[in-house]
Amino acid sequence: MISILDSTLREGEQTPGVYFDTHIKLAIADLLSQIGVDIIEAGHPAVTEQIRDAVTQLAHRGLRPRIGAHARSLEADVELALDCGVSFLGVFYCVSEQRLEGNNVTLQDAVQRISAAIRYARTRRPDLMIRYTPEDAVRSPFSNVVYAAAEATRAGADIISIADTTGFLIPGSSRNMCDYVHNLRDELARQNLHPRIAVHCHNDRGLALANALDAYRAGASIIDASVLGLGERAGIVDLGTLMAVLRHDFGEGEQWNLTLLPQLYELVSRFAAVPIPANLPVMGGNAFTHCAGIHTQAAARNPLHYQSLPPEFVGRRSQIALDHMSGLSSIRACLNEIGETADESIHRALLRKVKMIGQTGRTVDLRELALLLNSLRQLPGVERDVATVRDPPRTLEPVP
Ligand code: HCA
Ligand code: CU
Repeated sequence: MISILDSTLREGEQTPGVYFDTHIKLAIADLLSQIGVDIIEAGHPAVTEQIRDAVTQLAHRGLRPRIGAHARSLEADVELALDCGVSFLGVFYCVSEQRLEGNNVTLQDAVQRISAAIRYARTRRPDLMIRYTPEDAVRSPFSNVVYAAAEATRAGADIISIADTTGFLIPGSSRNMCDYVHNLRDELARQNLHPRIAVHCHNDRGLALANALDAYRAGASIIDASVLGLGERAGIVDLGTLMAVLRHDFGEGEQWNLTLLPQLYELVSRFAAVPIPANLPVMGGNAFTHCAGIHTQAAARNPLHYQSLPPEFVGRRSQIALDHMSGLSSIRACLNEIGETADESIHRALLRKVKMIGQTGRTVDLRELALLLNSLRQLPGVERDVATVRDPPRTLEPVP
């Protein structure tokens, strides 16, 4: 069974300009909890006092998911995090050659710091869930990662997270997440160490979700995601898409309530001031909208012709957009939707209007359709017909 770690409040707040006030963080966490994520990474308490307060409030809210704090591998950071009362701690430290050199530390020194921070946390809180992340793991020497992960596990880490910090991995290539998960797990098992494996996939190449699913295939047990994929640069895995695919296509998360996703996305989008892209999978405004006449005619008969995910399980509905691509079937379906019937000449006249408006670069929504219908009904039938004959709407629908 896969666990989902949501990092909207930690990684997501690293999106330039994004800040969630504490009351918004609480509302986001409440929805994440109801939706069914397992861990909420709530912030890095050493960054600001406000983050510290928010993490503390979240940790004491009695939510079902574990509330987690992020910390550098420093006792001072860990102390601040634990003082917030969290039940999950994520420490990180990069063991790439360049970083070690830049920090002027040897691998042994680095591993000692990581182990000391973890031991300190473990001693203070025996029941804490602890994760160690070798930042930029996938571009670091594998032997360094194995060494650091093994020592972190011995020091008390429950989870090792493979961070693809720069979205470097490519499924099916020689640098893929599936092999990485297998190789790391095997190397640690050889030392009789069996931490849970998490993955944190950035989206620099647009492959974050593909890499996360590659990790899932290899048996990773925790996947990080955020609402709208918010995070540094191109962000990380989009939570809604990940959960929808895992639920629908892999039978995970029977207990998840994905119908609350639209509410969560509206909330985060509004207070992050990041619009939901219209073509975002699953939560985008157009994700279940059919447009071209050929599509709407087939989809009106059976939506599955042009949909492989049912919108209802993520709290959405199929829709038809009216624009210059529309056909008569689009008009009929939309009139049906607003509970109106009209004769064929009105359908044609409406289609003509809709196509003209569509050519200005916008769609006609159901309210405007009602207004158009109203205006056309006032025209004498002859005028409607003349207008339509002069410029008959072209309507392209499937060949029978
Ligand atoms: C960061 C980098 C990080 C850490 C991930 C983790 C990454 O912003 O600190 O600690 O699990 O992508 O490597 O987000
Ligand atoms: Cu990250």
